[in-house]
Amino acid sequence: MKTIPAQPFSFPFDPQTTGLVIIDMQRDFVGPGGFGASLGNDVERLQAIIPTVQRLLDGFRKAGLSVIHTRECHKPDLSDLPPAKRHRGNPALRIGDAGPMGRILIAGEPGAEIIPELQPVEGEFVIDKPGKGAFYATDFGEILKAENLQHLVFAGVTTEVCVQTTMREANDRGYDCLLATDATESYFPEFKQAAVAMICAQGGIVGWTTETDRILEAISD
Ligand code: TIU
Repeated sequence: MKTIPAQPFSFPFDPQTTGLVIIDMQRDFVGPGGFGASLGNDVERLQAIIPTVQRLLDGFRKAGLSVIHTRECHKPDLSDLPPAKRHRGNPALRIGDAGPMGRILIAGEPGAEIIPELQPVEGEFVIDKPGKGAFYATDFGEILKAENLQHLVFAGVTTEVCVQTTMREANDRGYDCLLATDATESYFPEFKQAAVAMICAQGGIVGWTTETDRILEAISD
């Protein structure tokens, strides 16, 4: 076992069972005119982490480790979109409505695609998920088992919504979860700070947190 300096204490990991999970780095969350913007959010905050997520992804690729990308999106017929999710709040555009990047948060539309800087390559997994967590109504759990993964490094958006939800789901299923704090972002800085703090509080109640450089140093070693 190797270790990565982290909070609340060093993250022990075996490179052979370690994978990167990049959550929802889609145009709909990061770009103008997408789902995130339709909810009234400043998407530029999220754009700032793109180079860091790119460095993390490159490190995993160079080390030959598994990479899984997720996309939050729904079927074009909206059959996997609960009315409670579609009707929540008062957004400028609802999920399924036509926006500048195609229909909001719909699989196959330009807005649902992963941003060009982080495009998956052959051999990497892409999970389309209708919920905030990556396990619900997907084959994410089966892929983790098939890839023999035990240690999961998390990046992506947003920290307190889809990233934290998926980390909690993974933690409950027995995975060791490490969040790259500079490769994740929220539309609300105070929510990111709170999510990072609550993940590693109480002796790592949900998992560990650290910076991208610490992870890259450990996996390239
Ligand atoms: N991917 C993800 O976090 N979905 C969201 O809807 N996040 C918000 O912060 N709105």
